Amino acid sequence: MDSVPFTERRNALTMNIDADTVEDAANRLHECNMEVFYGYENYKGLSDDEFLNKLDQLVILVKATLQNEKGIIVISGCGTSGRIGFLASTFFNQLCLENNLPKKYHYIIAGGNSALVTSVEATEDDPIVGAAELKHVSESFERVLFIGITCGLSAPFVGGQLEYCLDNPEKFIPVLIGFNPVSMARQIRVPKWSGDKTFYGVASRMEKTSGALILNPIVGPEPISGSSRMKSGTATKVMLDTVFYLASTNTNAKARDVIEEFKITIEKMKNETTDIANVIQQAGDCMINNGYIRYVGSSTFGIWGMIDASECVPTYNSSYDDIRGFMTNDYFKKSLNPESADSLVSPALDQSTPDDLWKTFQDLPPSSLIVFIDREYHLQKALVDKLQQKNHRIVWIKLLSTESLESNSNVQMIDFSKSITSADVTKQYLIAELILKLCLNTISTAAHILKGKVYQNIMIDVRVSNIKLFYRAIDIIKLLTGVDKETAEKCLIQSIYQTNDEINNQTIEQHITAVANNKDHIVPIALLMCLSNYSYTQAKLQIDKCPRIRDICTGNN
Ligand code: F1P
Repeated sequence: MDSVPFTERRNALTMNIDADTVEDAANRLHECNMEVFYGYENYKGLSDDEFLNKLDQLVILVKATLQNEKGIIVISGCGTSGRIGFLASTFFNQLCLENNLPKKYHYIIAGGNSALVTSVEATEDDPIVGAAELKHVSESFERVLFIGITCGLSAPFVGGQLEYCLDNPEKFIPVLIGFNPVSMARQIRVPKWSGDKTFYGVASRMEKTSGALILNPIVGPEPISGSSRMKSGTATKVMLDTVFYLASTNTNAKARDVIEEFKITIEKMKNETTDIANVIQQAGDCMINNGYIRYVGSSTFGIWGMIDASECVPTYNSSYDDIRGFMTNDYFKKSLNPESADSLVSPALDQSTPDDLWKTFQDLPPSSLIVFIDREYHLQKALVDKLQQKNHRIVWIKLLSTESLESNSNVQMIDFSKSITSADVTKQYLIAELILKLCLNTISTAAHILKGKVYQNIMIDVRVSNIKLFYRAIDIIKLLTGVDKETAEKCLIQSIYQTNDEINNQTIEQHITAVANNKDHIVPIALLMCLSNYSYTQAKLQIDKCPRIRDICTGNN
């Protein structure tokens, strides 16, 4: 067990979350969230003194870069880590403009802008592309503070960038954010990294380099094993917000003070458990009955909605349509890095007027669930009324809005506004974003649990879209069926290529590419092949008949 990285371990609190009541599930997820702040086992999470000192050091580095005319801060990551970097750079660039500074923050995400709202995970395995993109964005600057985020200390895309910084110390200060000790960094070689390099090699080199900073507090295993969008994503957001906030404002406060304020507010989310549980139940019922979930929001609140929705596709192999987010202003589109005109990100990024939204929503399947984020509930009241007439379920997540729900309304409200008491407007907004992230993650995760996409606390229908996920899938199959690694890998590969024959002549990269053309339940089919000694064809037939993937593992299929 010790060699299993914390970010891939199973959390003891959620071992049976798939059998819990919705109220218990909401409580378990909240307790897991609090581990980020209070720590896990003997580790102190974000309250660790050594870590907090390093965070204060980073504040000094960010401040210096903000004041340096030829300096920029580049934040880079893959998947969720890249999305959180994008959101932080968007928010704090806005603050730069308000402080009469040019935009000092730049984001990079593996796979480009489309990866902000879709899964383009294969690029995560490419250190060459990572380094080339960093070189490109930093060309016209003399000093670059580079913050590379990879929760598992594993992504070669970020590894290649850190290596490039270490090779060019006169220009770059490298900072690594992740949630495992360096000894657990990924040691697997990837085909595109010459000289047998690994992420572990780069992280070890950073440890020995003066001036390089590694920020890797242990926040403990994810509630759904490996789902780093959850606790690791939360910790990443808290760290970036704390550092950038402190560097942009005239305050004597330290990282500890700001994190404490985040912690106290997040703790108060527990007061809303009953309302959260009600929404989880509705979201689960909606998904089980083939309804859709829609989020409607503006500015960064709307972006959080789009991001939460898009992450369900790779995590649970859900369909693109199951959960989607929509923007009511053009804030998202305006925040993007310029890319070639033909690189389509998502039409949903565009501003949607109430008429556009009605056109899109009027054909939603019966009993769909529409979540209005904060002020959008009142701004879109006419749409709310039309959707209610069609008997859809409406949820209002209230954060900073000062309006109230009309009496006799049958809208389900979750009111977090009373917990957001910070006197500082910037902090109020950052706290509201964090609450929103946690709330949406809880709703979408728990809805997939109710839909049977989780067995115990394991994501049994993960899309095998990069090398990390390929090895995670093998571990899941081994764990749940008791077969050896070779058998698990053989069945997984047969399932990827949709064949009863053994495939021995393809590389791991080719396997990942083949996944992109396969919409099947790849891991569940491989699981069934191992559990029941079925051929690919037999297992596929069985899975097609069984809508609840969890039932395969419990033998109820
Ligand atoms: C990056 C990432 C995750 C995603 C999935 C695939 O992980 O894209 O955000 O949920 O697990 O990998 P990391 O590099 O931050 O560990």
